[in-house]
Amino acid sequence: MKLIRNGTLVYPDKSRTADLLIDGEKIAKIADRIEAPQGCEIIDASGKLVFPGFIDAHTHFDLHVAGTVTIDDFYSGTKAEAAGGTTTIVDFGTAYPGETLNEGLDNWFKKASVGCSCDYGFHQTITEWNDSISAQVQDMIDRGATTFKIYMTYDTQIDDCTILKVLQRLKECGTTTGCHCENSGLIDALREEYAADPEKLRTVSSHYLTRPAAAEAEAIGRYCHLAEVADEPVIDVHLTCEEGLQEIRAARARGQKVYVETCPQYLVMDDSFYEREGFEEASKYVCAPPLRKAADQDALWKALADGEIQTVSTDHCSFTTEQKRLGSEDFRKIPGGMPGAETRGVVLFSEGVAKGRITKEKMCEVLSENPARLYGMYPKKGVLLEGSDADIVILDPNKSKVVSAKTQVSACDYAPLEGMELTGTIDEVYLRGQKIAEDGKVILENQGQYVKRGLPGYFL
Ligand code: DUC
Ligand code: ZN
Repeated sequence: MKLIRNGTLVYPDKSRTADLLIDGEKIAKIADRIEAPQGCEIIDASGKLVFPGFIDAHTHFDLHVAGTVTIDDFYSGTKAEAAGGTTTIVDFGTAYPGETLNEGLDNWFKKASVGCSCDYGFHQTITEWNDSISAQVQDMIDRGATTFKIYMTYDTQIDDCTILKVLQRLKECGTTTGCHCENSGLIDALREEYAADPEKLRTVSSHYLTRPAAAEAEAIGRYCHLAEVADEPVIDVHLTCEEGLQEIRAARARGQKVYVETCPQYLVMDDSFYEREGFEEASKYVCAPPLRKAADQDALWKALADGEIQTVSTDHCSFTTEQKRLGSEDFRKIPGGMPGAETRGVVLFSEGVAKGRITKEKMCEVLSENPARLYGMYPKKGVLLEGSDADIVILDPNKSKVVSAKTQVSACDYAPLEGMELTGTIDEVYLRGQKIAEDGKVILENQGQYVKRGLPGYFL
């Protein structure tokens, strides 16, 4: 048994100072004062915040992109997550065209079999549609991969006709899908134009200039309208901009349920990063949708505080500076994505809570409770309740740390926020009762188990 004593337990509605007793894998008791049972280990959490383990519902580990594969696989990626306070991830299984959904999911189970340091689940990506795939949606749900992902851009994209059919089928099954919303036709046209100019072809900033906020907002609007016709709740993943937010507000004003995710990079980095000197420096930040304007960051923070955004995930999709060089002659070939697993919790604390943009209760809501509810894991995960898994993060709000690639756990050779001092440190992380990380390092690896998720719990 373990007794976490005198910490501030954080909940979305209100926090309380209390003791929390862990018995085996579960939270056994929460009370103002708990007498330590004999032989019980006591952990003094005075002055510290005790959160339910964070959930990262948007990771890409061991993913093949642009002729290469992400440097973080499930082994290093989940270690980085654990070090940063994440106790459950949901990665995107993918059934590529020609594969059945079951084959796609089998492949993702194999990828995860290298060993995971936090618990893990899968969404399933749908890249084509026919009667057999439609039937296999139920198989995915039965196997615990209960939520889905679709793309409106990339070679995994599906068209509007298919999106509608997918939404109708998911509605029948009681579930929903996240969507990567960007207008691919608009982006393709701009990319052709920029690629025709030899100078622009070799310039990193062409990446964001060819993926404007309008492309994202148009696609969000279209996705929401398709959902309106299907009468289906939907999820917009990685929202980056105020223009996109307006489309979500319009859909909600029509009475629709639209769940929204953003990511730390869109809250603390902006498109000036693409103008940094030298290919290596600027290409680190290539991701899609791209980083936006400072005004968009403000809009996203406000939307988080106001409850317009429900979850904050990482979209962790890491490539080394060497891999990014694949696009040094052609911006279209830069592998898109960046690491973020280790810093998500402290970025939200430091730049959100400590700076007064959001409360610690809101942080708990968007990192733990909301993703647990939306992705069918509540109350096993995402909350400090008696009977829930003892997935626990102890955060010290009075310490700070400077971000450095040299000391990070991720296999990536750079840290997007290198040199930034962040307030708040992840002191201890417990996964189902076992201490797995301390002071930003994993001390017990490969303890992660598959989480067979239930259907989404719609809370809007
Ligand atoms: N965006 C990225 O930048 N990388 C992977 C997938 C995505 O949507
Ligand atoms: Zn992604």
